[in-house]
Amino acid sequence: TPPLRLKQKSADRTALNTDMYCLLKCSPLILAVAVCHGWLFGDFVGKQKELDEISLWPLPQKFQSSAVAFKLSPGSFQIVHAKQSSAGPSCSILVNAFRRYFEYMFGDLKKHEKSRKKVYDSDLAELQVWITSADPECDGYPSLQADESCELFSLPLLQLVYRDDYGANNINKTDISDFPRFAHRGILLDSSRHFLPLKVILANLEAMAMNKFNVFHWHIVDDPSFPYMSRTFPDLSQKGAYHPFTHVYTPSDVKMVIEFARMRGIRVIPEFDTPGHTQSWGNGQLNLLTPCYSGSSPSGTFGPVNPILNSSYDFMTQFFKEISTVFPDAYIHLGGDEVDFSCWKSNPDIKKFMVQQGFGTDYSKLESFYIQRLLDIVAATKKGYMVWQEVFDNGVKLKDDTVVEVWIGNKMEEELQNVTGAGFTTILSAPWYLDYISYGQDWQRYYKVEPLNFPGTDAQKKLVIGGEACLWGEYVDATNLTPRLWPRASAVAERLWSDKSVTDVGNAYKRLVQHRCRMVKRGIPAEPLFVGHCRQEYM
Ligand code: CP6
Repeated sequence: TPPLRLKQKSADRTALNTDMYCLLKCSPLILAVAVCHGWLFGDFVGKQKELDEISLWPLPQKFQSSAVAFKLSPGSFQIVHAKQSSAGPSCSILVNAFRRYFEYMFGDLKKHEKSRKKVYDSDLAELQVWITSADPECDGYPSLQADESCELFSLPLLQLVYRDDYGANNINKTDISDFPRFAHRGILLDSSRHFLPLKVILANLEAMAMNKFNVFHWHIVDDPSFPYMSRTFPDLSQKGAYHPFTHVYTPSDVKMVIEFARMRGIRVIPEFDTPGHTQSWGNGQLNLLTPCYSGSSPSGTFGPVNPILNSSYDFMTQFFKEISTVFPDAYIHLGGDEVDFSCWKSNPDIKKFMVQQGFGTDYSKLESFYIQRLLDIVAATKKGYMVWQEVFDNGVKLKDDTVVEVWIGNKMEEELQNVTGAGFTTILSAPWYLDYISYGQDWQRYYKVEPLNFPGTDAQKKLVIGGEACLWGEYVDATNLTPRLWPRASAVAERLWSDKSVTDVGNAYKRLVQHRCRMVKRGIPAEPLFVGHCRQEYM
């Protein structure tokens, strides 16, 4: 039996079913729909429609769309598990995705109770989702190794749905074969400079899924505030958050973020940045930070984590033991950026320690001393780690699976060459600091970046596993986060997903305008690219 059961009888539709069957048989391993960011397959017939209505973003590796279109009506269309699928109604990721995408297509389900019952020939009856992997991993978490290739499985159904002039939903017959160019496609949000309410984070995850981002880099704490509520050290947020119970992420909040992300094939990598960027940690953890001196007496201010006390390492051991159980991802980001040495330089005990250790006056050696011990502590929790580029630059000995994040804009190519030359995997964020804003279409600048444009061997290029768009929080809170990030981050999404040859800015502009309208329609207030309008105005 053909797997796509269309409730129609005519001969050419049978032929179509046969086509579809072939497509499905060719399909390789697929983990789950959500891992593929909700891409579903299907095959559809119906009414002719201009193809330029279809705006795929990011552009699939291969796709072929025909002018043949089906009608989609909420009363007669459903998304179901294929008989042959290794996943079924107990697969939470899929069941959740079916509901989500059905609602995206047709809006609120309740409205459809009184929708038309009559079924027309051109109506598409059902979309069957066939998971071919023996282990559909319905209860697992996404990982760096996840096979996101979706070959024929990947009809980005929703992006193909458009409203015709009569307000009906349509979908064109389309074959897609797709996979990401890079495995790590991240967004960094900063919840320390400003507290980001849970619903802003969840909305961002939703937008990320629409753009096939698969890593939420959660820069959760920093100098100004410590909103992470720790079970082991409750004083950290009690005394270090902007507010001890309104501006914190409780254990259940964190669980919700992780689960919401999991449903969308998104990893959550928390960053607990040390030894710098830790002012807020000092409020709730006595003696963790280095006392700064003015002259021969303590000035009352504090610097980076105190690297010369065993108590600092005891604390980190307990703290990261907790973090390693709260966050299921195989990686934790340990920061290590922008360590200010002036406080260390002022402190007589530190100076003595420097002499004892033979560090001379090279404070980057002290920084490395700290980071080295921290990395060993975290490695003992069986987690991998990510670090900012300074940690590599200072010559710290890193585990083989360390991911080095290149964020400094000048000499970026040289840094990529060095990091990959030393055999480490790397991700790029230097060209994608979206907290920077300027007049005009800066998305084009992000779009034009070619991540592998640095001198190196093929083996070196393979070590670039992706990149991240960073939205640092100094000037961003719940009021402006979404429109500042979207659709500018969409440019990064396409650069990290689509083929290297996809570089036509004019073509991208046309598709991105539509993609942005699609985000707005789905409740993401993405800012406009330029002068124009959406087919339907939504706000
Ligand atoms: N916060 C932290 C930041 C930045 C970094 N780390 C940052 C530095 C320079 C620019 C933007 C952001 N705000 N913890 C550097 C990774 Cl231009």
